[in-house]
Amino acid sequence: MRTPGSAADTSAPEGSAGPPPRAAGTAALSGVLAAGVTVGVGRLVAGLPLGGLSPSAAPLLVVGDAVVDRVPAAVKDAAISAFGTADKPVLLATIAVLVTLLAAAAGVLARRRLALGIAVVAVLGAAGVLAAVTRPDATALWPLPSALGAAAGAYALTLLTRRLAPGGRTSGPRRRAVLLGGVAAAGLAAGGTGRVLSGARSAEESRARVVLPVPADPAPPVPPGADPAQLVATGLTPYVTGNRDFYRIDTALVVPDVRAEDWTLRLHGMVEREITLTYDELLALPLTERWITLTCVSNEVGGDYAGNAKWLGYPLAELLRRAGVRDGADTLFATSTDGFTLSAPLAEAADGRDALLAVGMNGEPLPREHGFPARMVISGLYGFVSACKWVTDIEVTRLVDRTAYWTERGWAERAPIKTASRIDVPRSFATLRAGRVPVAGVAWAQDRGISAVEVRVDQGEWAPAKVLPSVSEDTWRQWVFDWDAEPGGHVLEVRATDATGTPQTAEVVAPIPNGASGYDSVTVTVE
Ligand SMILES: Nc1nc2c(c(=O)[nH]1)N[C@H]1C(S)=C(S)[C@@H](COP(=O)(O)O)O[C@H]1N2
Ligand SMILES: [Mo]
Repeated sequence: MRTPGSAADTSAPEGSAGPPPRAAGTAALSGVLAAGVTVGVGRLVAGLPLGGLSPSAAPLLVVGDAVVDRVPAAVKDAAISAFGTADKPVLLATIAVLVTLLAAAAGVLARRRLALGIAVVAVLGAAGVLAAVTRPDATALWPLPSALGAAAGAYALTLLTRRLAPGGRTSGPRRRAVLLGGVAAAGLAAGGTGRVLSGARSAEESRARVVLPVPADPAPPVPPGADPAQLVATGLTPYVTGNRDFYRIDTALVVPDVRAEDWTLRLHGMVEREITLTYDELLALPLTERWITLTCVSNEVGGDYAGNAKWLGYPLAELLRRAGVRDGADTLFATSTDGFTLSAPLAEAADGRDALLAVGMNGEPLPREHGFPARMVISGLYGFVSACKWVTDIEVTRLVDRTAYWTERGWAERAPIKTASRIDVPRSFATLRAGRVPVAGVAWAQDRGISAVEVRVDQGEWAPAKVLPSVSEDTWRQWVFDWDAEPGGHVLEVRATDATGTPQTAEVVAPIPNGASGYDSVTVTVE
């Protein structure tokens, strides 16, 4: 392909005595506006209703996604611990700032020698093209938004540099402002149109049309006795996590845009009969509804990367039975539309525990952020080895034959959820009045179940808390402890025991490679 810079190389104005220094600001602005045109036109092209294009192919996003997949695991872990779930906006903002700086430099360079400025724009475009061809979900058209965007940006830079040069056609502050404003408006209009076009095809529209079937095997209602109103009002985690409040963890910079009508799942590999399912075929199967608490392996002790929802889906065990698993297989290697992969242990997926190919969450089609049209959910396993969102491919295989996304980055191959408990109220560093103080929180040991929760004050004796009801061993349980608080500073700690009788370990370990452990604690002052 012709590089966007080649057309203009021959016509670069050679700097003579050099323009006055005050023009540097205008030159930098020209570069930034040209970058705006690049990004805007890129977005417009990415949004065109052509089969092989996708909003994710827009230049900034495609570069961002490529960066996410390439940064060393240590940097990634540091970013997640520094920014938590805001790591994505932070990354996109960082890229935007870098591009702006480079673009300003391109503008200044172009004033000296146009070809140099164009070269910078071309390098930016090339970064987009390169990122696009290496994306796992890319089609042959994906380089187009970055290439055409960069060509438009190079054109804008040429126009601005020539016209604004001393002796150029556009002189006088007013006419300059009109020209700069016009280019800015063109970039914005292109980007805005791209945005509208992208939105019109979005999965959101497809999701709005979905009517979920009545479950063949419904979940029980939330048990009476859960969710003590007064405590929930003061900060105890509710038994059910609303879809909007549910934590989101994934590697996707932009939520994959998958329409139900375009989705299929292929189950293949070490099976007697390969299965391909469309969304409608999946909804037509007898679906099961289950409460399952999902937990992220990155959750620190006391952290909130856990949520409890009512999932609707088809049992993975049934699907596997229909496919007929061959001897020797031990792994479900799941792939998402955005190229993310995970290895879920076949034994757990098929041992009769609640393990679903899910389409519904709390009575709604899966929200896009949580995997629309379909995802996996397996009780008792951390999300990164069980809960593939936007899943379109499940290969029945052997663990030794395939390496999944996080395993390549140092996380465990197998990761059952560790028994954990958390104090929600009182908050750490709270000042309380002496007397009866309710201490409350949640505890989880999915698939095994929680049998007891204990609290201790200032390293004293462990005392039993009251554990509230839950629907099954697949969800967390709320707990309450009535504390007779005496004046002074105090440290409260909690530990849970799972239904096999094993208490939570006191050993303090970090999340990597297979989940954090240690006791959650809060420090309070009683007056
Ligand atoms: N496609 C895809 N699925 C994924 C992930 C991902 O990055 N991409 N992250 C996993 C991890 S680490 C967790 S903890 C859960 C989180 O699911 P949630 O965002 O719905 O809470 O999704 C899992 N499924
Ligand atoms: Mo996770």
